[in-house]
Amino acid sequence: MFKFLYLLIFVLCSNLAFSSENKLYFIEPKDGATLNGPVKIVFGLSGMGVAPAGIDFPNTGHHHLLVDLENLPDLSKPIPANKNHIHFGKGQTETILELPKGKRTLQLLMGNYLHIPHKEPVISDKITIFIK
Ligand SMILES: [Cu+2]
Repeated sequence: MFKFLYLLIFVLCSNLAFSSENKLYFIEPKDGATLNGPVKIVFGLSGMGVAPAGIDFPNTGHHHLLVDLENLPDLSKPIPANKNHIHFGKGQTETILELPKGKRTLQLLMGNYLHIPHKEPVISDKITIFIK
């Protein structure tokens, strides 16, 4: 009976994971915006939840901000941690960032509890901003 229950829960969860359309986007700043630093960046997410790094819970992850990256990192490996790949492992959904003057690109990427992108990677559009 318990086996059946586990199976049922598993099937329900995987259905939920597959049927929900996960969407990752910037609430702030707007694409093409010209801003004075420091810049407030607000992450938008629907279809899945945010959990701190290290917490293994279905259909959740934490935010990563990709700054001035031409190509996405290897999506099968943990996301690197450096000034171009910023982790929000406490489960933060916004940040204030000091960025160098000029044209910058920003992109969001969800990572799981091990900082690895999900099987169906959840990635935002890349936006371009200008720092005065
Ligand atoms: Cu991470």
